[in-house]
Amino acid sequence: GEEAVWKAGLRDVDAEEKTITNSIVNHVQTSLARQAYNLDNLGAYQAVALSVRDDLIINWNETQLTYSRKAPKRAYYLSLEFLMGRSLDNSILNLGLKDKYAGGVDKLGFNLEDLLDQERDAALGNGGLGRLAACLLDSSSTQELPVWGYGLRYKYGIFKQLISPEGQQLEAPDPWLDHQNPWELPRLDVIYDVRFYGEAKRSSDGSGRAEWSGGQEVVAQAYDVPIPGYHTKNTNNLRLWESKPKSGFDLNSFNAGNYEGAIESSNSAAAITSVLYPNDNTSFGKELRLKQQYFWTAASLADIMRRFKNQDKPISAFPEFIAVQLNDTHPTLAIPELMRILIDEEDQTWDKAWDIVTNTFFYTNHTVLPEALEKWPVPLLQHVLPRHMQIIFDINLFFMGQVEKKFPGDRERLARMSLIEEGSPQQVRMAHLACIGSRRVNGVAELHSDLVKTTILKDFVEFYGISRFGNVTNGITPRRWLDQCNPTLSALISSTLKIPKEVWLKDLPKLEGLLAHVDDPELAKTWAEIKQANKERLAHWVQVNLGLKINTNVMYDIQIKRLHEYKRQTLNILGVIHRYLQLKALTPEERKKTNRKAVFFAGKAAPGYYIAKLTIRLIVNVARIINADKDTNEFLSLYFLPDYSVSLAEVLIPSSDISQHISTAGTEASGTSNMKFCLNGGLLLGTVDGANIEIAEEVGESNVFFFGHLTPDVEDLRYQHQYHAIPIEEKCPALANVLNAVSGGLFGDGGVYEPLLNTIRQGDHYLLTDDFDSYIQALAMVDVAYLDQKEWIKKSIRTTAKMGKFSTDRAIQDYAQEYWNIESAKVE
Ligand code: 26Q
Repeated sequence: GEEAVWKAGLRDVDAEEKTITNSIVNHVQTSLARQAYNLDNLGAYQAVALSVRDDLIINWNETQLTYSRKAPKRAYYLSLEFLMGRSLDNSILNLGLKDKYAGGVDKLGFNLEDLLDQERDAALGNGGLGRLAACLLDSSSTQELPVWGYGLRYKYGIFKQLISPEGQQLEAPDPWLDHQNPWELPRLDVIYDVRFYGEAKRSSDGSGRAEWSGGQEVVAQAYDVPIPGYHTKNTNNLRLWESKPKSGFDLNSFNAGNYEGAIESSNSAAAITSVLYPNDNTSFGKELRLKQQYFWTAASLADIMRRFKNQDKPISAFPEFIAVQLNDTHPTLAIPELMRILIDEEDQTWDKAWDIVTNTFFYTNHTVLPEALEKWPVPLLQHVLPRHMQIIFDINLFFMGQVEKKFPGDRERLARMSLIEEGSPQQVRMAHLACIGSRRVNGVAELHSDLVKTTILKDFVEFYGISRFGNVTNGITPRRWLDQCNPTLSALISSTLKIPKEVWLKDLPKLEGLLAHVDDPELAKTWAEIKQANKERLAHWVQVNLGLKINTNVMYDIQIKRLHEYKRQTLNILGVIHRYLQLKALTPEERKKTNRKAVFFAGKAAPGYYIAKLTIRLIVNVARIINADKDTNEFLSLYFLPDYSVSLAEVLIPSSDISQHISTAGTEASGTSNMKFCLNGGLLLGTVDGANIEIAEEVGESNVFFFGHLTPDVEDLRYQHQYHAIPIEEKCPALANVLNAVSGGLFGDGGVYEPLLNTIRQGDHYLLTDDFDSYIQALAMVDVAYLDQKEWIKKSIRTTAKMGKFSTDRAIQDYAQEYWNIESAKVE
């Protein structure tokens, strides 16, 4: 590694830069059919992107050739979400060409950073689950593992968030493909038919086969997105499916004079991949969502099967060459779909087919929240996918027989474990189907994996034994989340460690070498200067995009994530109000002794999530009052930054002094932004939940700020709220005081917020009344700690130093070794 890096420095830099400028100019004149002398930044960005794309395609081709020749076992990552963000900066960094492109672009009279800013985010995901998929792909290429992603090519990604003057969230569409997308390669020849509805007739020959016919047929067409690894030729593939009508449109209707009907059926085909569902951690039974799930799993499995068959191996060898990872339960229909293919099309017996299936699939669970567990009504499944419903009933029949054999007469256990939840209508429990149809099951952080085993899948642990259940703690790619978003810190780390970044970015535990320099005053000084510069970069962004002026000489306190009751943004805003009321009560002299800070929020609420939207409204209106209050605004300011995205996160995260990850204990499966902040030297304020726990284990409890009740307390506390409720004035006077300020209209019409405040006054499912006092105490500890800047910087350096575990390079290797049994296949 290190030697290769030094050798790379000896290349003929000027010649390479010349090649790059030639390629850019060539794309301006040919691909874009424009003149180089009156080109705007958007045109220049497109030409640069096309030039980079040429390099990616060459590497992509060599990678696919290598994988075909070596024919290693491959893994496929099925995810309905890939939250990729921008690609240009990431691509030139991974290719090791950033300096050359910067130089080449400069010679052409442009500024590279301005061009990077022209790119739209590919926002084909909601939050953590989709961004995890993107980080894992980056690491799969970097680790030279033969992994492909499969997803949907939504025409509209996650909605654009607007905030009205009253503080209401408004949603606008995200037509991200309007400026053509240079990062995808349409594959007009990679197409499959996918059927919906119709009839399934079981054959009478006793073979167990069935014939599924009629209904609607839709075409799936592939688009390939190259995924470059970091300083390797390996460039994996993300294959996204687009739905199209089967033959332009329905010619029969057309000829019969039913023009509108013909267009409508062609619209209904295109509708399948038109929009990403904007729900995160909630499930609901919409037919179009079910069609998305089947369309995508059917096309992906057909593609996987075609590639496998090209190898002329017996079908029984399928699991020796293929592993399929299910990203949550969204692709669970792949299980009955592979059964259908094997039985109805490949002539396999039920037992052989089930053996293949259960050695092929792996299931990752991302939540234990009951409202997020997917269930599909039996009548809906029967209507849309009649053959799959038959297969699911058959799987259940066999499974129930096995359970009955192991636990004779335990009818309650049978009811709990059944794939079918009784009720009207009956519902299919997708997590149960994913569990019994997979080789192994994992959660995404230690605590979460334990909760999976002791709560939602407890009976399945008793049935199968513990070895089927594991943990793969999430990670993040340090290329995007340190080198790309915080290049000055990355450079400081390299010079401090005396290790080139090309080495430690692929071997993140090397960061631990920073510990030897924690007491170096020179390092501390530069470390602090970089944090300061990153605050100024954020302030500049806010000035340009929102027209607000932000003080950069204060502590930056950030909470950015999807709005959700369990994530408790409400706790944070009520804490801000508490601080404001306290500041107001101080004399000007006393105020001057307090810690000054700016609090930032960003995040989207699902469009139908009323309480989450009300929380945004409260934040915006509190900000309006606090920021205008001349008594206090020097000491406390508050910002809600609209339209949170991957590229906004890249500006926010490097600027934080402290970030908040304050979910009710036991509710946040992992969290991944906690890792991003800490990697960038931001300290963590959080509950004992998800990956916060493992972060604290690594950096040491003295370097994090923990508060709140623990997971084992939660059940009892909820019970107390139900049956022994204590009036809030008695239980938590500080919180009662804050709620009264809101109700009383301090931030505009108090009545508006009653439904939000009532979730706390009545039931308080997320335990704000239990955790508020300890939260306020923790915030006070943060203030005290921050006043000692010298010690704070040391904590910051120690935090970065101990983040080695949280690279997706480690996570993808865990999957490769403990789950998929695949090995790397380097492209020479
Ligand atoms: C399901 C059915 C119908 C419509 C939508 C959905 C749906 C969509 C998205 C359900 C859940 C999601 C997203 C879940 C998610 O992002 N979970 C997060 O996953 C991260 C990666 O593992 C964890 O770090 C977070 O803790 C977890 O909340």
